[in-house]
Amino acid sequence: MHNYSLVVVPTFNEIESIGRLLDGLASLPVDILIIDDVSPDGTADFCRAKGVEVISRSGKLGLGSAYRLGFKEGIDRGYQQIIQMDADGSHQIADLVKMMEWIGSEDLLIGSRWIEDGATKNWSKFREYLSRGANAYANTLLSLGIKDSTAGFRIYDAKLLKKMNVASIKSEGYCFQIEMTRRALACEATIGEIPITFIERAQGTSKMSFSIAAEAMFRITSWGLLRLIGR
Ligand SMILES: Nc1nc2c(ncn2[C@@H]2O[C@H](COP(=O)(O)OP(=O)(O)O)[C@@H](O)[C@H]2O)c(=O)[nH]1
Ligand SMILES: [Mg+2]
Repeated sequence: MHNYSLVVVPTFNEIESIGRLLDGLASLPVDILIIDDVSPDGTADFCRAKGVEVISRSGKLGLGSAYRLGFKEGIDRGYQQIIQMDADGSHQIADLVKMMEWIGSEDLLIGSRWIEDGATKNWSKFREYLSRGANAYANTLLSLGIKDSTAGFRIYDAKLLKKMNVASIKSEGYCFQIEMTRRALACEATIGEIPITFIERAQGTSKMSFSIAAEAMFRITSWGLLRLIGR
C-alpha cells in the first residue's frame, strides 16, 4: 500500500537543491516521483541513491509535458491527491504542511503568493513584476478570479485531474499552470488559495527564458480573443 498523496517534482539540473527537498518530504505521509530530463549534473542518480523514484525522459522536453507524465502516473497508480512542487527549494515544507490540512475542502488547492499573508523573498523586482503582470493579464482576459494562477505549488484532487483530461493540455512552459487553472474552472472545480512564502532559489539557475514568457503571452492572448468572439 502506498500513501494517499503523490508529490510530482520536475527537475532539470537541481542536484544542489533537491536533497533538501527530499529530506523535508521524508517526514510527510507522501510518496515522491521525480520527472528528470537527463540533467547533465546527475540529479536523477542522486535521487535514486536516496531511494526516490525517478522517471528519466529523453531530453529537456519542458515543464508542461513533465507534469502531464507525472500526473498520469499518479492517476494510474490510484493516488487520491497529486501534489506539484518545484525542486529548487522555493516551495517550503512548512507551507505544504499547511496546505495539506485543507485536503478534502476544495478540488484544487493553490499555494498563493499574491493573496493576503502570501509573500515572495529574494525575488528580483523583474520576476515579481513578471509574475504580477502575467496574473493581471490572465485575469483581465480570462476572468479566472484566481490571484496566483501561475503558481506551481498545488494539490489536485485526483478525481478532478481525471475529469480535466490533462493529456490534451498544450502548454509547455510556465503557461501550463494557467492552462490547468482554466481547465479546472471549465470542469467546475472548486479552487482554494492558501498563502505561502515563495523563496527564490539559493542554488542552481532558473529555467525561465524569453521563449517561455512569450509562450504564455501568446497563449493568454489567443484564449482571450477566442473568448471575446464567443468560442
Ligand atoms: N523535467 C523538467 N523540469 C523542469 C524543466 N524546466 C524547469 N523545470 C523544473 O521546474 C521547477 C521550476 O523551475 P525554475 O527554473 O526554478 O523556475 P522559476 O522558479 O520560475 O525560476 C524546477 O524544479 C525545475 O528544475 C524542464 O524542461 N523539464
Ligand atoms: Mg524556481
